[in-house]
Amino acid sequence: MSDPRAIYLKDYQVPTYQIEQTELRFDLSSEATRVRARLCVQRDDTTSVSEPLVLDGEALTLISVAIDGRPLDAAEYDADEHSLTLHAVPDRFWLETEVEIAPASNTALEGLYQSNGMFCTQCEPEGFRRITFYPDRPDVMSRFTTTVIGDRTTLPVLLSNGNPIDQCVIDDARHYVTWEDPHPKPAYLFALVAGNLEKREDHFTTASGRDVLLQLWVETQNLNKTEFAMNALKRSMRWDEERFGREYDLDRFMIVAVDDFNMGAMENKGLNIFNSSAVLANPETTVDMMFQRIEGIVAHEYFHNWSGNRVTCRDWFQLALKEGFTVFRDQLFSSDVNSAPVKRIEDVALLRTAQFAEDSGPTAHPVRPDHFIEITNFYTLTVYEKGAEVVRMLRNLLGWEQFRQGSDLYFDRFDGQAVRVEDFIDCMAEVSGQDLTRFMLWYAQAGTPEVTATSAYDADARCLTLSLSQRTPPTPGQTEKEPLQIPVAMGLVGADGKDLPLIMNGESLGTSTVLVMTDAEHRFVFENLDAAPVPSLLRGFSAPVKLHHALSDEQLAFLMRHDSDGFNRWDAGQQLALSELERLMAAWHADEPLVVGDRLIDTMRALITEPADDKAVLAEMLRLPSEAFIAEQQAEVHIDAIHHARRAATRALGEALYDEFAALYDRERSDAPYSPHFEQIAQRSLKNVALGYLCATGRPDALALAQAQFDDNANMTDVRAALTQLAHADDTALGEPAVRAFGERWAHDPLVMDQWFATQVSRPQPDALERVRFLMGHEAFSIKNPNRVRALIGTFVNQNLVNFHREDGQGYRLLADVVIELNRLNPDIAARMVLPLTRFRRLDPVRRAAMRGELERIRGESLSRSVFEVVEKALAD
Ligand code: B3K
Ligand code: ZN
Repeated sequence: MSDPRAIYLKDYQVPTYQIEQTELRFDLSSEATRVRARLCVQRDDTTSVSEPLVLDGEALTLISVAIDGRPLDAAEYDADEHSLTLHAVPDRFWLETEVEIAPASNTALEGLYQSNGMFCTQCEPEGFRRITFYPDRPDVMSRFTTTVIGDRTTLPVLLSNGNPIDQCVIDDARHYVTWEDPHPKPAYLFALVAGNLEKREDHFTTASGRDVLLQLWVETQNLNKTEFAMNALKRSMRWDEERFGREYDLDRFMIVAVDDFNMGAMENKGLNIFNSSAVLANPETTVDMMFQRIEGIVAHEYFHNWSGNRVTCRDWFQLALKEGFTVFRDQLFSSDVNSAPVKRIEDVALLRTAQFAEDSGPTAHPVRPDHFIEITNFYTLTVYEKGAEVVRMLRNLLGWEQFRQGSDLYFDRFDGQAVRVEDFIDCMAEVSGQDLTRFMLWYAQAGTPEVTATSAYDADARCLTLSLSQRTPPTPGQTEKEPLQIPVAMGLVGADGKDLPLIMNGESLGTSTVLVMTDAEHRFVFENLDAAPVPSLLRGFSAPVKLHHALSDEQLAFLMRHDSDGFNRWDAGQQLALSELERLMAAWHADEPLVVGDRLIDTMRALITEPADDKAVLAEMLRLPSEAFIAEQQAEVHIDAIHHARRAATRALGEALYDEFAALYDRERSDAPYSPHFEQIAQRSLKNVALGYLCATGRPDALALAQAQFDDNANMTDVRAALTQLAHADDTALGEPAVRAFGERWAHDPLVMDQWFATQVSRPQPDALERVRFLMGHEAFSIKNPNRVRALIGTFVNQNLVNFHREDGQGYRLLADVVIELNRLNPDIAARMVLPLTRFRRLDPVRRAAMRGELERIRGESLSRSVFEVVEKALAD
């Protein structure tokens, strides 16, 4: 580790030089790509003439430097490992540099690299400096012209941002294409792709009548997986016009699928680059959940064209400005085109497990961090998901109409600029007249606020007093917290299950309202109530907080059936199940038999047998809280207790409701041709939940159903659901052959093999860890490919808690081994993978010590900045 120094938001300084024009020329070769850059450099008015020009550069071999055509000699510049400094430069000049880079040995997948022979780039946040010397910061925006020279046979397709303006064959071997992007952009939005690719093409006519050419570029064998994403793109383009008034601004929009990619996708201007797992889909290879994920990611990247590209971030501390807003936009899109309550349920489930865990661990940070060592470590659930919740709260506080006005004002006012979170909030304050000063604390304070609610009914006065208090626990580096502005959407449910009219201070508020907290404590008095109602609080999860509202199991069961808010109905069910699971956990600790109470069984029975208006919601309501969510609720986490309680409950429900689940399974079977439409997805989801409960009993007839579904081979969703049941059964008689058959059938398709890996390593039985080690040697596995690592290792450590946390510490050892290897190959992925090892705070002393021990072993290595930052924080905890 050379010099892991932190960078602070408070030290921001405006750029001293701007780049008006950027002309790039790439001569592509795996080992020695030549990059020539001609930059039209302009000194900022406020910069003194003696100020040197400092350009960022990493892992570049400098060949030459010239100013206005005059080659510089070595005394006129300094080049070190991170920068190129020119001492005396004119006010305005052309700087020409040439560097050499080696894409084939770039395993970090940042900058220019190769994936299956294809050349591609990833520049956000600081990858462009691995391509050429440049002021690699988002507040330097420039017009780019890019010439790509490549081999005619192996690289017939040469792409970059914007429009092609010239192309020509150079000689027998080589050709070139020149691209021009008319929109000034920061370097992080630059992209280049070169390879042997095929395309699916389509067109979109914008609201103002312009024709846009749409292209989706893939390797030949994947052409049959492109239809869904193309349609999702067209839906997104139309939706952004209709919902946010945003039209596309170039003549073409391209998407490229790449196998080796650190994240889901990247919103490069006019040339989005996607992880193949986030774009390729067809019914034979792809499960429903992935279709929906792909739709969301295609939309997300497209929406960035406005929230991110046209209006970008001043500096990387402002990352949530574009990410939080864009995630909110993609959530709204998915919710408009699918089942809205289920979308909300899924998003909140992710937030409350994974983001809350981040907020309560050693890497907790505010939505807008104030310092970092390595910015790639801050592409987190806090920045993305909590960032989206913060934008959603603005919508909740302002209402949709004003929120939309604020969004319009933001896009109009800052189009073409690099701005701050304050600029966004100011627009919202301006259109609404609301004071959002306290709201800004959401961006500055880390940790999950806890809201405690109590209510008291006064029969004589016929009123209900609702007391709300808030407190945010300390997080590393932030011991004192101030009260936040919290919107609490709520209603009062009467004995007949209907929402009661809300009357406060004589004023009628309808049947649902948003209470706004700004202080540590509040009291709200609701009048004119004949009997004590049940308060339904935080409807739609109106704020990203932990709500403590002591409701009895009876009240929870009541809300679960009657709450007019779909999200709160589901949440009441989760709380009810959680309280039953906590009883079972206590029994497990006391070595008593794990007997599931009648209330849970009866509520589940009622859910299954009564007609459901939304099957997707029903499927969610039938699922028990995940192990990770249960763990997140405990002050002290006992993985084994959680695992055995949940397993016992699943089995007991399967036994007690076997006939009901069997009938449900039958009812939801269908021969209709596959469609990823949400209604069909809901039906499959419901059927496969039922199959899960049936198989949990271990009964041969249940496993026979799974085997039949597997053999039926109707679509990947059903095949995979069946395979999971077979492969996770105690008895391996059916599972082993099914796993083998699946692996042979799909050996040619890496994205399906990822599912094969994930299914095997999430097996709850104690042989899972050995299975992981064995599969790491499988020919379909490669530690250099992030998708393989996530499928095999990521699934094991994040979704097989009972085996990852084995008491002998072998799970931790395995992860540390992987992190140490990845640290050399791909620091970004290494720093993500190590995170589960850092969450030891609430575990028992034996596991805590074992996890710290492995972290210390990692610290003994020569660490990348990213891994160093995470491990230091964890060990300081
Ligand atoms: N903006 C990209 C993030 C890329 C960061 C890579 N370290 C993906 C997205 O949020 O759309
Ligand atoms: Zn994004």
